[in-house]
Amino acid sequence: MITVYSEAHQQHHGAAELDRGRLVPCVEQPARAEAVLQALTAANLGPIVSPDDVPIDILARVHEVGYLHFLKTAFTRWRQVHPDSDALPYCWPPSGRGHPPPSLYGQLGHYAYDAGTPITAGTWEAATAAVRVTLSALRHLHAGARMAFALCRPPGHHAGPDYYGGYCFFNNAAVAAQAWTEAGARVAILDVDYHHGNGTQDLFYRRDDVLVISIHADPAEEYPFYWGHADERGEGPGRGYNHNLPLPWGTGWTGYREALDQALSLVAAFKPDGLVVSLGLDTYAQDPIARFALTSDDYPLLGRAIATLNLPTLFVLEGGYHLATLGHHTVAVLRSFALQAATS
Ligand code: OKP
Ligand code: ZN
Repeated sequence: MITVYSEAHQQHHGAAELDRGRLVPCVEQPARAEAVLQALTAANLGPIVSPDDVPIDILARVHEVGYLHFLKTAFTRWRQVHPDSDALPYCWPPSGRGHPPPSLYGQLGHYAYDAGTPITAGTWEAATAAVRVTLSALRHLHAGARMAFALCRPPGHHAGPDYYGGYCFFNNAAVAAQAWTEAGARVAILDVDYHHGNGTQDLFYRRDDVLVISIHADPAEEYPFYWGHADERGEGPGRGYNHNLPLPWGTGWTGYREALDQALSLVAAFKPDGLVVSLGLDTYAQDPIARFALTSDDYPLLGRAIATLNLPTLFVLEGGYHLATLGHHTVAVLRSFALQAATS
């Protein structure tokens, strides 16, 4: 299996996020990707290569140009007034979003939906590198590989057409699905991160050409709260092409496996040419910000189950915050997928 990785991710390192009323150290840190890289190297899973110098003009067909321009310039504007801190919003529009106001603070609240996602000096560099990593990994699938892994951060599945949050700025998995679609493939996205992939849902909500399925903690009790309910099924031509499988806090493998089987049946019925997996490892029992109960033994089962779809598959790293096991669990999913794929 081929992995694409760029050390440019290190340039995104926020100091603090607002979490339930307190500023706490950022949970989404460079050490995460380093841990995955180390485990992959040690496991000898295959080559780990740098991204190609791929164009990222596709970003403008996934995200709105005003949003892209804001992200590109926000930190420079922020630094002129706040030389010693990252950019965080503190004020939001109460009744719909309207047009972004001229004030930087107003724009931060307009484009960010939470205060847990700081923009830092290197955020643009790191986030665009994550897109290049993802598109480069996709190229290996175009070249006939059965699987590839985009080892990227910041993650992407919470980023929508014109908003960021949940540690995400560009929706890497959605960019891959869009690029694959433009290359003529019928694509499904399976999101197994603990949190609902609200950005991915919104990006494809009115489309029938990309199937989006997410298994996640019930938004009735868990972030991102405002999306991810079972009755969100898509709109207009997209009706029936979005599926949410919310599960309660404390869900272990037995409950998870049932939802996964449903998700896999839905993917198979869609008859896609390719699969993008938003691979979050924060379903682990010890994850510091999540409340499912998967164990280390479950991740090989997850990889093997996904492989039974028998589809060219792009894995894109999303969440997972238990640093001591994150690399091990990522390897477990990818290795068991590769082994199963080799026999089918
Ligand atoms: C991103 B991904 C924790 C509070 C929750 C938002 C969680 C974003 C998760 N300090 N903050 O889906 O893993
Ligand atoms: Zn997550």
